[in-house]
Amino acid sequence: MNVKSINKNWIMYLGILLVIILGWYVYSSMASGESSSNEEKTYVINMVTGEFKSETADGKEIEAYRWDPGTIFVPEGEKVQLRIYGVNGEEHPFIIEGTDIKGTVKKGEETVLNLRFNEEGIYRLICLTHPDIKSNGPMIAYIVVD
Ligand SMILES: [Cu+2]
Repeated sequence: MNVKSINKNWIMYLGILLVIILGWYVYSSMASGESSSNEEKTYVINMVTGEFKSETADGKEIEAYRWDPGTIFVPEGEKVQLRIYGVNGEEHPFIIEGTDIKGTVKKGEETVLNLRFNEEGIYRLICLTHPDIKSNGPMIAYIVVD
């Protein structure tokens, strides 16, 4: 073995060592990614209260309070956090039909609901103050669980 071939071997060993270190690094970062996905993921959905206002031809003012967005999609059986910020309207007491979930959204405040729907279907988020046209609604949002 001359000096040149020793140098070549040395570079080859260094290359192999580098590949092993890189491989270990990639593997360990993948493994830690796996362990963090074992922690249950929470889906955060943001909503606000809004208001539509208009005037009819005969000068009558009409308005409707709304949840915005009016339709949300929620994965069945997963942890979901619904955060509703009150923008328009002083107060919106609400229920989610078919559940025992209820609360109130107040102007300038964020109402945070931690939810989990174990049965698919369409659930209605209904404001009890504005449930229909007569009461300046319908303030109803549709939670689609699938
Ligand atoms: Cu309302």
